[in-house]
Amino acid sequence: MERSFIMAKPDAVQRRFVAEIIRRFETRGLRLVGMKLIHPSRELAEAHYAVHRERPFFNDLVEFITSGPVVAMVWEGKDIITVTRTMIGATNPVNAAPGTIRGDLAIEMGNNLVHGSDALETAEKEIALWFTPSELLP
Ligand code: IDP
Ligand code: MG
Repeated sequence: MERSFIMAKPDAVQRRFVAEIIRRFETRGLRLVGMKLIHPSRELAEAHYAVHRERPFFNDLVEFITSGPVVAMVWEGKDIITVTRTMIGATNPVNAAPGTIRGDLAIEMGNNLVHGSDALETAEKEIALWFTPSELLP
């Protein structure tokens, strides 16, 4: 079964949307196989967003993601990447469809509430970065 790394970002924790985000994935029929509350270090945040290192918004992004605790999760299910990315919505919440997490709950690019892996290979790397194998259900 395919797995994805999903994170409730600091704005989601601060705005008390963690339960709402989990509820959406649970009611869709996905399986939660790992979860932890963690205040990410700069090193972890930079590694997680390494692909964006050269982008002008990289520093702001790392500052934001290290600004408070996040809820790091691994979810499992059929076509997990497509299903979770569709449920999360467009990167810029202004363009995110109603019914998506970002489209219902966010309006700013910098505060878009949730991260979801964009491919199975990315998911594998992100899961290994945030979790040890013993922290995940078999
Ligand atoms: P994604 O989160 O939808 O996968 P990515 O392109 O991987 O979007 O970008 C990672 C995060 O970086 C986004 O969620 C958003 O918070 C931030 N970001 C992306 N593009 C921009 C931008 O053009 N300006 C500011 N922040 C951005
Ligand atoms: Mg991305």
